[in-house]
Amino acid sequence: MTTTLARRVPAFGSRTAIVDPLGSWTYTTIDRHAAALAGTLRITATPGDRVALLCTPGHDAVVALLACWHAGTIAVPMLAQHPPAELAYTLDDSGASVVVASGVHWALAERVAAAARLRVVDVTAAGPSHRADPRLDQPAMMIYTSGTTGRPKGVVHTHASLAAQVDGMIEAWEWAADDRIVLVLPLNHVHGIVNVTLCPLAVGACCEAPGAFDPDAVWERFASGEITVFMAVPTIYARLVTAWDAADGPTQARWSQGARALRLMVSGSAALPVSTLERWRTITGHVLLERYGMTEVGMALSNSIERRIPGHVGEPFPGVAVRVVDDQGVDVADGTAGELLLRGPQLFVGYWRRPDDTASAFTDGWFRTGDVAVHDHDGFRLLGRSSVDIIKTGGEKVSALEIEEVLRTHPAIADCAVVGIDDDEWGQRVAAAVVAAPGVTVDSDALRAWGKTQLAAAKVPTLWIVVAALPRNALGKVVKPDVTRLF
Ligand code: MLC
Ligand code: AMP
Repeated sequence: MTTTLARRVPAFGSRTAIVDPLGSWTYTTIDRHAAALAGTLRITATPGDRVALLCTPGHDAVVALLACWHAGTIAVPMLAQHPPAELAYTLDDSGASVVVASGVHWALAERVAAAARLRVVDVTAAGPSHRADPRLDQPAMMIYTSGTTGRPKGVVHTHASLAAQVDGMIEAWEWAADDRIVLVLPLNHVHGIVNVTLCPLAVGACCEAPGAFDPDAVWERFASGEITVFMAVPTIYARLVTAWDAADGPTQARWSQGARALRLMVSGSAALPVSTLERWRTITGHVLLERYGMTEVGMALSNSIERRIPGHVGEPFPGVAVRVVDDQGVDVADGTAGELLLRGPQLFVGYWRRPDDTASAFTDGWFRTGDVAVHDHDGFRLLGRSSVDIIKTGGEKVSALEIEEVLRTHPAIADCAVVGIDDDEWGQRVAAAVVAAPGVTVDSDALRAWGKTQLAAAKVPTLWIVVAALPRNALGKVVKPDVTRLF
């Protein structure tokens, strides 16, 4: 029988759970701080309420998450790097009743909370100690994700689905109490939260959270000999390779030797270019273990510790059932491409307050990933997405339609089309073809600066082109492959 993650924490007592810029935190301390914050949340929020988090990675983020769960509320992680407009959308859509903030994010939290008439609670606020035992089927966390329709949707996970994800990873990747991982991913996605933060906490291991991604600092942590596991998106591995290339000979040797001693290095969230895999193997001796996941399902497919096939993402995770189907929903044979469908205990329970979107995401109880895959004797291979309007850049999923809608609100833009352009470092880059408003000269730097006030940075195009008219078909619909060819 699985137990909720909050209940597993106290058992690890005086072991070190977290190391962050503020210090080193034992499991006992984390548990005590979480129970104290839960005491405050019990006063300001009701069980089932959404509690938005603006917390730094490490102690604060973990204490806030566990406190939400002890208080029976649903955690909604947000990213302080996002512009207030994006945060306001998340607060509004989730119907959050309170924001829990780290001290360094207090001013930002007050600003966005005031606009939404919400209270802000300091993550260090201590009420009467409160530890509850949420039911496994109770919603625990909501993560916002972009889709083909409209603005981002809240993906609701229960205590059971999170526990199933974590337990699957512990089994597949052999997590153990003596593991130590460095967290360099943002804490508004499953990759950073579930894979890198919750997995170590569920086994009594240690998560180091420096608070930001600094390639040289990561290499130095590898060189220390203390780190055993590392997980990141392909863009981060590409950045690490660039930093290694820029280092002097003795530094390169030291970094490589340290990295070789890790027991496991995993890549996911976007396709790992085989060229990056090969460079990484040359530099560190590691064949990166590539796996495939999604916000709605956690980890779904993975190469195994023993067998890693470049360009492939392996076989289903423990407990995950998989099908590959054609346009009619009929299962295809091995070697034939089709849409990947998934089922299992780690799947989300729905999109927040979007029953229609939830219903259309499933077919006969199977979740439609929108990813095109093929299975052969080396495992599964991802061939891309069925929709051109979903772009993956630096491991962030962004919606072309959402970006277009926002760009069209700018007075200089009469019309636009957004596409993903393949890129070695970013996987894809967000590119916009724009038709200028009459008599207006388009300044792409100014547009990018404005875009960053409206949208998360990853969504703001880095490539711009001005066209007289967008390529359209006979029905007047924009032809996205033709837009791509413009760049
Ligand atoms: C930042 N920028 C991006 C970007 N992130 N542009 C495109 N895509 C992104 N993802 C912008 C910045 O605003 C900046 O603009 C310029 O690009 C360069 O910024 P940088 O400072 O060099 O980049 P950095 O901030 O270091 O971010 C790069 C990164 C980050 C790769 C470290 O994007 C990242 O942490 N990605 C991981 C995302 C992730 O965790 N995905 C998991 C989703 S869960 P300017 O104008 O200032 O130069 C999932 C399920 C699964 O997918 O399977 O895991
Ligand atoms: P997100 O919605 O941000 O969780 O992103 C999930 C999507 O990332 C999946 O639907 C895939 O398109 C993509 N993805 C994740 N892992 C991989 C991988 N190893 N290879 C290719 N695509 C991946």
